[in-house]
Amino acid sequence: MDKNPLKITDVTLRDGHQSLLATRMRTEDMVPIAPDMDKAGFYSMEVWGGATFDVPTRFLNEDPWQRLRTLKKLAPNTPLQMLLRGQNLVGYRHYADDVVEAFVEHAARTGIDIFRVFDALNDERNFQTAMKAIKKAGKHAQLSICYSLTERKMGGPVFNLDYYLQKARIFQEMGADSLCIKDMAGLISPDDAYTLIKALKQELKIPINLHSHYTSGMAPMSFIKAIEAGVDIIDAALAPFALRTSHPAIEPIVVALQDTERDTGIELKQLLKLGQYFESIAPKYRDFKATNKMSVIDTGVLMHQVPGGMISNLVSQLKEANALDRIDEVYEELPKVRKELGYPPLVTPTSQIVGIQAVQNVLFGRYKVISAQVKDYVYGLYGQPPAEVDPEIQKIVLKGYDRGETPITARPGDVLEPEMEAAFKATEGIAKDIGDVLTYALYPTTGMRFLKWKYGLEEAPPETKAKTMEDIKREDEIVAKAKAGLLAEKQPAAEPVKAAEPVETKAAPPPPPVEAESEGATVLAPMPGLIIRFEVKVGDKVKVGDNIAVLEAMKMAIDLPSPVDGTVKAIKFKDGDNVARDDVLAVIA
Ligand SMILES: [Mn+2]
Repeated sequence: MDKNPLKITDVTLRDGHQSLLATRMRTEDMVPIAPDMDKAGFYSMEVWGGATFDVPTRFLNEDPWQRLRTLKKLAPNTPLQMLLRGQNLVGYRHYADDVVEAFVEHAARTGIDIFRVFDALNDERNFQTAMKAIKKAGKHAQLSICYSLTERKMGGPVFNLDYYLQKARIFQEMGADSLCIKDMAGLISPDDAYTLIKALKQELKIPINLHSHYTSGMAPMSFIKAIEAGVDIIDAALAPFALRTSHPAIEPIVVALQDTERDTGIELKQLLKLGQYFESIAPKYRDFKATNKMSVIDTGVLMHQVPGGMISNLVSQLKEANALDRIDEVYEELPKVRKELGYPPLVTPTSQIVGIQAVQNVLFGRYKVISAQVKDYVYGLYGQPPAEVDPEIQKIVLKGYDRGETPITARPGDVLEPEMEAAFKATEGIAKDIGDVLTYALYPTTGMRFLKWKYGLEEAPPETKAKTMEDIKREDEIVAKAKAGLLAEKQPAAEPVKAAEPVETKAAPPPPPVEAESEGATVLAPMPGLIIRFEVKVGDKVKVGDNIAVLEAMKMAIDLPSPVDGTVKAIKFKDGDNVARDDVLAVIA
C-alpha cells in the first residue's frame, strides 16, 4: 500500500477559539500545553493572525507579539502558522506597502514559519507585497482562495470550477509554496470538495490545503471526499474547540484514517491528553460561548449561504437600531447588495461592508446612507471584485467622493502613501521596539491605548482582567444554591436612601442648547456610535449631501450628509463623543 499520510494543521489556538469564544483565550492558558502540542505531530499549528491581534490589544491587555515569542520558545519543532489578510494584514483596511513589509518581516523574525495569505476579493495583486516579504524572510507562503458561492453548489457565472482553477494557476505562478481553499463559512459540499480538489491536484504541483468550518454540518463529509481526492493538508481543531462554528475535530479524523493509505501517524493518546487540558481551562471562557441554541449546526447556512458570523452581526446591528423585526427584509436585501457590489466573497472585511450596507438600505432607503468603506470599496481601494460593480450603484456611491468619481484600476497598494514614518513619530517616547510601532500602525486608537497600558502610562480597566477558576467555582456554587432554593432573595430596602448633598455637577458639560432645533433641519445619528469628526463648523455654508460628520458604528466609518442646503446653526457634540441613536448631531438652516 502506498503511503500518503494526511497532514493536519491544528487551529485550536487561532481559528478554534476565534470561532467559538470570540478569540478570548489568553497566553497564560496556552503556555502549559504548548510543549505537549509540539509533540503531537501536527503539520503546523495556526496560532496567530486573524483576530488574535485585535482582541488581545483591545480587550485582554496582552501583547500579541509576546504571545508569538512565547509559543515559539515552547513549541520549537512544529511550524507556527498565521492568517494574514493580504494587504489588510490583521486589520480592517489596506495598509501601505511599508507597513506590510515591516509587519511580515517582524512576524517572521518573531516566530511565524507559514504565512497563510488571503484577500477578501481573491485579487492576487493584494498578495504581491506580502509575498515578496515572506520570500525575503525565507518563509513558507500559502496563498488562499476564498471559497464563495452564489447558489447552493459550485458553479454558475462567477464561482465555478474554472474560476478556482484559474486563480490557483495564478497563485502557483506567483510562487506560492502551497494553496489553501479557504471555506470560511462551511459552504463546500462533499461532491464539490471532491471535484475541486481532484481538479486542483491534477492542475497544480504545490500541496493543497482545505480549510472549512463545521457551521453547516457538511465539513467532515467534505473532508472525507477531499481526502479521497488527494488533498494534502486539512485544518482541524482539538475536540473541545471543534464543531459548532469551528472546525471538524482532529481526533475522529485520525482514527477514521488509521490503517488506510492516508493514515496520519498521529497518536490518539497524545490528542486525548491535549483535549483534557483544554476542557480544564474552557470554563474560564464560558461567557463567550453561544448557548442560545440546541443545534450545533446552522441549517440557515444550508438555505441561504450567508456565513453564520455575519448573521449574528446583522442581528446585533438591527438590535442596536431597534429594528430586529426587519431581519427578513435584510435577508432579501443582502444578495441584491452583494450582486450590485460585484459578488465579493463574504469574509472580513467584505462581509461587514456588504452586511452593513444591506442593513442601512433597509433602515434608511437604498444607498441613502453609505459608509466610507463602501465608497472606498467601489472606488477600488480593496481591489477588483470578482464581477462588475453595477454602474448605476457605482455612480450613486461615488458621487462627491473625495478621491474622485472614477474608480481606479491600479493595485490598491499603489495609491497608498507610506505610513511607517508617521507611525514611528506618533509612538516616539512610548514604543520600545518595532512591534510596538506596528501595533499602533495597525490600530491607531486601540493600539495606542494598549501601549499606554503596557508601559503603565494608563491603568488598564478591570474588564481586561482574566476570569480565574476560583471565579468559576464561586459562580457555580451560587448557581447550585439557587437551584436548590437556598439562595434568599435580597429584601428591598424600606426607603431608598437619598443623597443628602446634591451631586457635584461642576464638571458636567452644559446641556446642549435645544432652541435652534425648531428652526432647521437636523442631522441625526442613525445608530449608536462614536463621532470620529465633524467636517463642518458653526457658520459653514453647506449644500444638500455635503458631509457633516463621520460616525464610527459597527467598526465602520459612516458619512452623515446634510439633508438640506443652508448654514450650520449648531453642532451638539464634539469629536470623540459617544452618541445614541437619534441624537441630534447638528442643525442646518
Ligand atoms: Mn476560518
